[in-house]
Amino acid sequence: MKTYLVTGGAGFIGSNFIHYLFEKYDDDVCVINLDKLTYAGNLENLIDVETRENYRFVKGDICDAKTVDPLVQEADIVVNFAAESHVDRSIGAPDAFIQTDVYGTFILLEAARKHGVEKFIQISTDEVYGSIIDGSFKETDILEPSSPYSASKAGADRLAYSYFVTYGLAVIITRCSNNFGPYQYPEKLIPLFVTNALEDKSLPIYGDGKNVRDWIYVRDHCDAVDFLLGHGAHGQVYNIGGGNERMNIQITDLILHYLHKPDSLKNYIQDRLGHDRRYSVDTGKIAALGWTPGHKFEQAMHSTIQWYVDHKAWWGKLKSGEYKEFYKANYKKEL
Ligand code: NAD
Ligand code: TDX
Repeated sequence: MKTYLVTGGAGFIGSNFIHYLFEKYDDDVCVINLDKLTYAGNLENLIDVETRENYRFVKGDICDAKTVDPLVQEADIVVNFAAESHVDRSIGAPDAFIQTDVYGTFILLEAARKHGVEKFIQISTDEVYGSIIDGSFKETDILEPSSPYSASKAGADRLAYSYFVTYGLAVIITRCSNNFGPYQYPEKLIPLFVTNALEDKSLPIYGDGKNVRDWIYVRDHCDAVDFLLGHGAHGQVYNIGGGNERMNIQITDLILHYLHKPDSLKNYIQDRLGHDRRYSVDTGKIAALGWTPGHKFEQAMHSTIQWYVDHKAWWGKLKSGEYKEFYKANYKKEL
């Protein structure tokens, strides 16, 4: 039985990954979830697994070596999801991004070097490549990150690689495109627009709404990470994508249409600073190993939108109080 140290496991993708592991391996896996519980960490995401004997939650910071060290020592596999993850926040206040995304990754890598682990998965992002107008980025392309978020992720990505080259640590780096699904904090495009529409509030579209993202259902991302644990080569980078490139305005239309809400909710606002026009990754490398996403975009989007319709109690709390104040002050957006 393998012990996984999942960092950032109370966040969106981390909590989906923990659910994925228990659904797939049940009692044949042990999971330690190390999470600082920032605004984005939410233990409600894990209520249904919290009483399992093979699950343990540790509240702590990946930047704190004293906390990290014994947990890494216990683990066979480290999957590092912990990060500050929202581009808009990185524009307003980059400090925490450099601290967690770069320094925190360093602390985890150091502990892994000291104790040795079977695998260290660094969850990077397609944003490290920067924007591309035509074609798609391959893993060997240069990195030109353009926000403090993506630059900090690029730093962690290359730092993880350096631990493979220098110390022979069993590192695998993944660069996934935009995820969607349940438990995503309602500051990101899809949950923000769905929940605003449900409340008949306007949908703040940056610029002309024609920026393109490739969307992947979060379960497929989890499945790809699990696949790479078995089939990925150490020291390698793997792009992961859904093959669903859409303009933001197309996502907006899909949401409004599904919820039977009017076009008048669309509100074009000032563009994000340094807003990347298009992300696109070439997924040939992981496909050649035998992995492709299993979910169809429209179906997965419908079930995701429906999940937010059915879980108002989950997101309602997050969209009140502190969150509301933060958004008003920083983005001057209606929530
Ligand atoms: P999220 O913001 O929902 O969750 C991040 C989690 O990390 C939270 O639970 C938070 O409490 C925790 N955390 C933050 N700082 C920490 C610290 N110092 N120590 C311990 N825990 C800390 O993010 P997400 O969308 O689930 O993204 C998870 C990872 O996947 C990130 O590394 C992100 O860069 C990467 N990624 C995300 C996407 C996407 O579309 N969301 C796409 C590609 C890659
Ligand atoms: O209010 C909004 N209005 C809007 O037009 C928000 C929040 C977003 N947008 C646009 C900006 C982007 O073009 O929608 C697109 C998606 O925005 P986000 O949901 O903020 O995601 P993005 O900036 O693409 O980054 C996401 O994907 C890659 C994640 O947040 C990152 O963690 C991941 O690495």
